Amino acid sequence: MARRTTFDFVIAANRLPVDRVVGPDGEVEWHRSPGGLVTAMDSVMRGRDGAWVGWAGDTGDAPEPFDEAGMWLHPVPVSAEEVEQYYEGFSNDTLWPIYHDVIVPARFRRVWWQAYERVNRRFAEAIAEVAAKGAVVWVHDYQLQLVPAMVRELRPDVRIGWFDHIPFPPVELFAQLPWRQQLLTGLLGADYLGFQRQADAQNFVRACRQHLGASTKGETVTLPSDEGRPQRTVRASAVPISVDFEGLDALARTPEVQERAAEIRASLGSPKTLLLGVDRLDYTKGIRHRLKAYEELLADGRLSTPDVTFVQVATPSRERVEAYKQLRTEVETTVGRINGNHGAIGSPAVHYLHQSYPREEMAALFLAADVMLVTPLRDGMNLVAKEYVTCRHDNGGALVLSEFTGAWHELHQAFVCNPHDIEGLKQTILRAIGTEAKDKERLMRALRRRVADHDVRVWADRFLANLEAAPERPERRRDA
Ligand code: GDG
Repeated sequence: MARRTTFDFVIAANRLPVDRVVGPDGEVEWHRSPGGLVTAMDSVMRGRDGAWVGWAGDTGDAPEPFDEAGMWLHPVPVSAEEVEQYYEGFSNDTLWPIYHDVIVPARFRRVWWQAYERVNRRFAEAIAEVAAKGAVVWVHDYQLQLVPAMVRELRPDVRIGWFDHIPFPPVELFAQLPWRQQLLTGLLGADYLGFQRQADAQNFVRACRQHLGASTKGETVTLPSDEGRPQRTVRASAVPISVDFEGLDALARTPEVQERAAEIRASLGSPKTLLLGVDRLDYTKGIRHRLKAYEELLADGRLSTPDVTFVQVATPSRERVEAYKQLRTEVETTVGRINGNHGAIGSPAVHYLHQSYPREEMAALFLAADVMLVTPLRDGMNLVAKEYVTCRHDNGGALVLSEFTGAWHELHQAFVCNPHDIEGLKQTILRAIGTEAKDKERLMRALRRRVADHDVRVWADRFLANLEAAPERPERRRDA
């Protein structure tokens, strides 16, 4: 099938929205990945002439571009060494810790930076190849911060937006990065930059003032004219991401999910209180703090099995990065100790699941849990908190939410906690368990209203409207 080779709307993210699956007879199939970004982009892509540029997940040569689910997918090749250096190294062992309050120390390696630059350039070249004249280009996340300026260099005619899924660090932490100026200059190639919270956008603007000497006013950064290029103004503001409320709410209402939720409770011995945690196994998520609080509540006798049980789903993540290996060992040692001291035959105190599950199972778990524990030390947004609320069409359950998540800035009816304050966290968990059902219902109703009114479509529409309304670029004016 002949296909147009350029597109009016181009998305770029580290990963393509599909996973390669090899069937029983060796045939290759592409399955949509379950992530929130994919669902979000579905509604944006619908009715548009769209392409998605990203890594297909295997190292070495990339497959030829192909059509999948109404989208043109353009794979970018990444070698095994680049996975180590650009992805595991610079993205996840340098940027991720710096952007999450240095919960673990960041590691700086010059070869990682070089690979990051090289892979970002490859992404920019692929975007320049598929973008039609005047196209809208939406770049995602911290792995691709150099892409906006690289695309602008190659294609001054396109409109470029970038969205930061993770926090943007305070200027004192950002300052540690040996490549801070290059990163800021890379981002400033965009016309519009979207962040999860206002504080993230402000951190970015402040970093531009301090490290580039740029002039800033409110949400804008103005770059002086340079080498014949006219002055440009870039806007940075908050557009908090959300979930597909309608789709997930409908899933949680299906008889299959409701029956499965009841089955989960029964198979756990029908506890009076089921506590739940669902996270990628990441040190930012506060899993250790949560376990410590729970262990102390059991030791103090303020909670006891089998009345209470705790299910922790810890989805495998970044398993080759040292800090993640260490975290896994610590979490598994702690879970073993808690179960050794407080479990009984047939009723462990913690059900720890280092696995990933289908969407239906996640919805059933959310529906089954009395208290959802979302206790990150730092998190851009945290979609799990919004997903939990979305699944509770019965207005049941209670959400314990860390003040260090983006979600807290919207979900004010949650039981707020500071996960560093173990005593406070224990009190909050007890309060979430002990609050009267009718009061919890009132809180849950308000939380659901907030997420329903600010779903993922609202997020995408707001981002694109801001990109459209971004300060007009002089290049465009000259062309017109
Ligand atoms: C980054 C930012 C920001 C998890 N385990 C399974 C599974 N999940 C799904 C959850 C949720 C998603 O993965 C995780 O999203 P979070 O927002 O909680 O966290 P990050 O992965 O760190 O995401 C974050 C987000 O980007 C979006 O901008 O909110 O702050 O760090 O959707 O449900 N899904 C399935 N099985 C699992 O086992 N199906």
